[in-house]
Amino acid sequence: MNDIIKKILSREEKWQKKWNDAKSFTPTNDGKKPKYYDLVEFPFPSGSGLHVGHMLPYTGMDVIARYKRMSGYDVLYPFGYDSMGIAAEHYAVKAGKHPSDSVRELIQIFEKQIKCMGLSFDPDAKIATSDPEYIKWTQWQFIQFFKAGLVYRDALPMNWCPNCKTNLTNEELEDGRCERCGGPVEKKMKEQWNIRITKYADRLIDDLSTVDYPERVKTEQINWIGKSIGADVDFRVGDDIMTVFTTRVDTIFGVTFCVIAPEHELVKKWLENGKIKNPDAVIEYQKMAAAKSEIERTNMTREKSGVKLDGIMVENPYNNTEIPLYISDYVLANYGYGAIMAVPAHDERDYEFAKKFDIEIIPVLDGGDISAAAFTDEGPHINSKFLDGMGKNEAINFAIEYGEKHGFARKTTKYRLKDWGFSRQMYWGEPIPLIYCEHCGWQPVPDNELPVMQPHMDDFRPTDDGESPLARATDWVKTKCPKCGGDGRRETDTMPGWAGSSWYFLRYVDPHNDNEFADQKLLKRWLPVDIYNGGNEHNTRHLLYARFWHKALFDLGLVPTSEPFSKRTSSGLMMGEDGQKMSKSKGNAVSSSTVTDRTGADAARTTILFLGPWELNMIWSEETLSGVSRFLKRVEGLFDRVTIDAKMDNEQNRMMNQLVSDMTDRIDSMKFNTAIAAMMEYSNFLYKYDAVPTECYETLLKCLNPFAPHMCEELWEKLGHSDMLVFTPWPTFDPAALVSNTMTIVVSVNGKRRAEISVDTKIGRQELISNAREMVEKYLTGDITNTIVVPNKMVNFVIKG
Ligand code: ANZ
Ligand code: ZN
Repeated sequence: MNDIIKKILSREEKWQKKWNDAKSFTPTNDGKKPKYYDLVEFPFPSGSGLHVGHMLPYTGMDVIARYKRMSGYDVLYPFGYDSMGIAAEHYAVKAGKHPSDSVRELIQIFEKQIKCMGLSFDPDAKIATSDPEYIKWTQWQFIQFFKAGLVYRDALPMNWCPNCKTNLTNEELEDGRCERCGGPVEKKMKEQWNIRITKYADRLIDDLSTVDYPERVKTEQINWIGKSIGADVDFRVGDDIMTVFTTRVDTIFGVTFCVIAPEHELVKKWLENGKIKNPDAVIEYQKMAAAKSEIERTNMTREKSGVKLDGIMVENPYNNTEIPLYISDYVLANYGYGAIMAVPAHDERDYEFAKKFDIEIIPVLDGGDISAAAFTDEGPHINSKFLDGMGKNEAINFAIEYGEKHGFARKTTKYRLKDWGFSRQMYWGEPIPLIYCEHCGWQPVPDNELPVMQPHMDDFRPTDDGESPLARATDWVKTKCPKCGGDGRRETDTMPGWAGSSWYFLRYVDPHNDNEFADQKLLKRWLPVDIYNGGNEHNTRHLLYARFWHKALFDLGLVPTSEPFSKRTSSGLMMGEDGQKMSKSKGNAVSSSTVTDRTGADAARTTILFLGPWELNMIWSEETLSGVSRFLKRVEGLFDRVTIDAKMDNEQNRMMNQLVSDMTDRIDSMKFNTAIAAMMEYSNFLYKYDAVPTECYETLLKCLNPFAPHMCEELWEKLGHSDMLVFTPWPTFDPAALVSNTMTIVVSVNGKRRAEISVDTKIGRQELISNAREMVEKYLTGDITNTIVVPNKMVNFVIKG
């Protein structure tokens, strides 16, 4: 380590200590300043530590926090750890440690790296979702949901990952596979706890209009919830009724067959009562479909398969025609009613199916050609009796009304979103705080017994039978019923990792409260979060769960706002120098500590933000790191040119005001890279002067402070200031000063360019000529025979000889 870097590191340590001693990063909460809640997604502590890609969002949001403090806000910028859940447990298993130990060790490593970066996180607001004091409130909130009827127990088809040995929700699958291990999942029926997120589906869509999220994020959420307005239509099948859900009841006269999911109850019934005349083929098909994932089943490009149910005919209630019924796996059991009316003329999947099974295709919308494909555009209705000539919406409304009048159809809404499967069979999760009693049923654990912690188990690994490892802690399981005092047994399933991260931003405002999850007055002061930055991979699940959880608390009167985050932003991904997403496993990760050790935090921070636009992916570059280090050195070097009695000239004044204007604009709009570029340009400009006016330099330090705070504080102190830059007001600018009142004039002799002068735009002709003449005196070797002035551009002297 050379002397220069030693000096930088000791300077950085000095200021980190000073900020800490002055409690600079803990909000005052005295109500004198407006609040600003700056939130960044917290990490789960993993084995690889933090690389510069992890630091990107923390650094960008740190610039915002520091800028807002200088702009007069009481800023809350907190940090913590999502240390509960499957990721932390997997790491512990791999490391051969108990999760409680490995989490503690990892947090220490992370803390050190964070400190070295000079991030201005509130040291008082540190939380970890695996802390017992935190778990207590996660469980308490769950109990409030339970008491409010938002939690229910049900046997649902679950995605069982035989590798991770736990159940996963559909949200935790990626392309039908386990998102953790990438392995295939199996369907299993299991009794488990569910939370009624679907009850909030409409509000989760509608309230998006009240928040400032990128359009893309809103669309992702809306699609995830997948709201469809349509109709339920009852088809008579002998003595049974088969209900279907359709968004296109207007096409009812084009229905030439129906399809039912292979696992539908009615199929079971008809197999048992012998109505199905080809049971062997049907049973074989059922087995095949059970082995497929939902993604595979709905894949449009896959060839359609199915079996006709012999002996079964379905009656279309609108025209009393009898049509055949098929089972096919493209109809999902858990969407709508697991049965559809098929309109091959106007639905692609139905078209393919009809072609394959040679079923009649009747067009009911005019204007298309159905000889080779379904016609999926709009057109007036044909072959549709009383709907003929109508457009889509008119026909839908009319058909629904007609069906409602006759009692065989109803207007309904369906959602793709399912209730939130809340049971996990993992050790390292919050135990679901419920107790089962033979007499009293499921009872919540009383408040004064919270938190319910898992017992310490040496072997906490999951088992093959789908039971939680906690079920093996038989002493722990056995307990008393909180209601009647009789024998009770604890629920052994644990919560998903998403639980703790659904409300952590509430705890940050009052992290040490023993009586409540947070004081109501403090919640009122700080909510909603003003800006929440996070990864695009969290735009649906985490962001949706957190919004739901918050709304549920809001309805219980426990939080003051119905939305948790007023604004959402996303930073791009950091790529390694090889152009691939940075990660330890790819071998292209640049650890933040190796960078801070080599160049100090200021250079690391500024480089990370200079690599490219905030919301786009960027590539780490050592060359940029060197360039930025040189820039910082140049800013430091300018100190020697600062001259107290140097008077600011017009151009300096204009450039200084321009810098402040640009910086304010660009930080507000998170254009950190161009903000840094503006400071580079400005410091180059100042280097043109041997004597730099103090104000010009101080303004640069204030602007640079959010990016390179250690160096700026040091130079600020060297300039004789006793207060710290952290709370020095952000500079203002005078818009009038931005307009240039000088112009550049080219001076030539005999048409040859010899000099340039900068003059006031209001300069008179004679003064301009004499100023110009001074600049080219040495070229005027003969008599001037003519002087040509091109206004605002040029002065040309014509000489003899
Ligand atoms: C007839 C029809 C005609 C349909 C047409 C569409 C187009 P969204 O908008 O995604 O909700 N459907 C209903 N239940 C289904 C299930 N369990 N598995 C697979 N498909 C199912 O889609 C609703 C449409 O998806 C419904 O409207 C139904 O097909 C199908 F020209 O009914 B439709
Ligand atoms: Zn009881």
